[in-house]
Parts: sequence; C-alpha cells; structure tokens
Amino acid sequence: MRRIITFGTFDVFHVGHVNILERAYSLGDYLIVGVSSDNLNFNKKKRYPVYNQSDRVKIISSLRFVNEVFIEESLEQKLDYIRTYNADVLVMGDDWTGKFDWVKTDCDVVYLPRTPSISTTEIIEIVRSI
Ligand code: C2G
Repeated sequence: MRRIITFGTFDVFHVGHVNILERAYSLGDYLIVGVSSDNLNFNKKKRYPVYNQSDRVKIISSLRFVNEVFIEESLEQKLDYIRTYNADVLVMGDDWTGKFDWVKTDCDVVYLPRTPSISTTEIIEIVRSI
C-alpha cells in the first residue's frame, strides 16, 4: 500500500484544489492531507484565510479521494509529518518545485503541474470587483 501525503491551505476551495488532490490520490492507495492552520497562514501572509481551519478541514475531509486529514502547524515540520503518517510519497504543486527536495531522505517527492488560470487570490479579486 502506497501512502501519499500533501499539504495546502485550500482556502476558498476551487477546482484547482480538487484536481491536485484527485491526481495525488491516483499516485497511490491512501491520501493524507495536511491543512495549514490559521496561525501558520497569518504568520506567512499577514492575513487569515477567508475560511477558518475547521471549515477547511471539514471540506477536505468530505472528499471521496481523501482518507485522512490533519492540521499542519508549521512548514518546517514536513519531515515529522511524513514520518508520523508513514508517507511514501510527498506530492506538492509545481509552484513548490525543489522546495521540499530535502525530505527525499525519507520519501519520494513529486511536484504536479498546477491547474492554470485559477487561484484563491484571483477569486477574491474577482468577487471584490463585482
Ligand atoms: N493548486 C493547484 N492549482 C491551482 C491552485 C492550487 O494545483 N490553480 C495546488 C497548489 O499547488 C497546492 C494545493 O493546490 O499544492 C493547495 O494550494 P494552496 O491552498 O495555495 O496551498 P499552499 O499555500 O501552496 O500550501 O506546506 C504548504 C502549505 O500548507 C501551503
């Protein structure tokens, strides 16, 4: 059994998120998703996500190709999470290419192409301008 792990904020959930999670699952048999905490986002971007972490976890948990969900408290703990969840493969979008190669000691790392022309930031801008 091949266990896949991936991470993200998944704020204002959209089809780009569905695509990466669906493709991540298709690389193995069991998909574990680390949803970044509200505080992690605030520290990184100086704003809180539109959807709070419990709502984001609820949305991700409801997907049929997601088997397990946890809150990612820190970007630096990738390796601890990979070990805790016994992951064989780390999947990230290609906006992160090269950034997590340091965990290759413990698992495979695959960067998948992002879905073009959609992002949370863009959706927020569109809704703002309506
Ligand atoms: N994504 C995608 N296509 C898009 C938008 C996003 O494939 N059009 C992917 C991203 O590459 C990422 C995942 O969806 O793999 C989640 O994206 P974000 O919510 O933006 O998460 P991010 O801020 O990249 O993750 O440890 C990583 C952190 O949790 C932050």
